[in-house]
Amino acid sequence: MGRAFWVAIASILVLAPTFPGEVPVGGAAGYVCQSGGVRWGLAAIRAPQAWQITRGCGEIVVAVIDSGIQRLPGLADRLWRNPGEIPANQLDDDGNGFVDDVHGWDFRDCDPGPEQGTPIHGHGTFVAGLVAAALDAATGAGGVAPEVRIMDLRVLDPRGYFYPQDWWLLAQAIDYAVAQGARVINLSLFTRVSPPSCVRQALRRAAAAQVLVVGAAGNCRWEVTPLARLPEVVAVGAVDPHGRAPRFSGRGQEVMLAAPGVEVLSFSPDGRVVRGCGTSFAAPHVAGTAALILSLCPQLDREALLEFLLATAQDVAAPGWDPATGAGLVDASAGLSLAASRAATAAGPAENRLLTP
Ligand SMILES: [Ca+2]
Ligand SMILES: [Ca+2]
Ligand SMILES: [Ca+2]
Repeated sequence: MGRAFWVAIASILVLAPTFPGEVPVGGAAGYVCQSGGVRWGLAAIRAPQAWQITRGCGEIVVAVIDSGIQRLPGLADRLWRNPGEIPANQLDDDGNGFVDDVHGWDFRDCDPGPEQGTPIHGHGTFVAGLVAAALDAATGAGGVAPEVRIMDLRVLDPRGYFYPQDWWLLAQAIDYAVAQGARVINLSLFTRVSPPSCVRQALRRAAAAQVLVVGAAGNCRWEVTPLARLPEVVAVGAVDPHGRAPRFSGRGQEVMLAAPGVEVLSFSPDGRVVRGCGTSFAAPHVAGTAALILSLCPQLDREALLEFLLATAQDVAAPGWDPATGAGLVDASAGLSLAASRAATAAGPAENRLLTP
């Protein structure tokens, strides 16, 4: 069966160098940053306004199940640290079955990370940068939730693919993320076929554990990729700087939200700021926004978190729900504001609490 049956990543990563003069500024919200502007995607989802409430909390962990994450400055210190694991002592100190898994696990190589084994593809670094990288003042590139933590779980090979015999690696990575306390899982992957029961069961366990799984809708414009059609996965389509769905973005009744996925800026493994296109890069905008909301309201369950994301999305493309953008463009500022007001309502007015005997 071989290559004809492969499954692969959902991106078109454009590795063209980017110069400050080429960086789109502004966007839907028209935000201009004094340091020279943030990239259009952060502005469009109103991340800078959200950061006035929170830039994230280090207790909230987003698992990036992808091609591995390069330890770049501005990204390495955003990585989750396994509190029970002593690095590089060749011992499984916390007894979880993984030796020296300090920042996650490389399921592809069966080793702790990119320092050993096969070279990593750039896709995972790019995706992780969109979730939580420190803001690069020169280009405006940076993550949606720069103070949360990223768990590095690698399943893709050096070319960015995975194969039928690798499904169980994906299932294991999902289980690892849940067991180690991730609140959000980002799956910027596409699949040619419907995932087998080991993956579906792992996704059900994640949902039962209140973990929000965010997935790329895929780049096949006629349909949503089979992985993101599963009910446990929040399928995210792409929009361009004008709020339009690009032709490639997967369409279907399963699409729940949209996010920037055209001319998106993030980091390549050599540390350069590069541009990317694909629903792979829309999903981490939603994962990062979910992590911001959880940073403010860590007690939220999966259903309430998803409700906040859907209720505060900006309607784009066709009026109302549509098969390209779902409820609309994710809005980090509105999502956080709604979460904050609900939390205040749940706590009740201060004067009532004072009057309670
Ligand atoms: Ca361990
Ligand atoms: Ca160890
Ligand atoms: Ca490795």
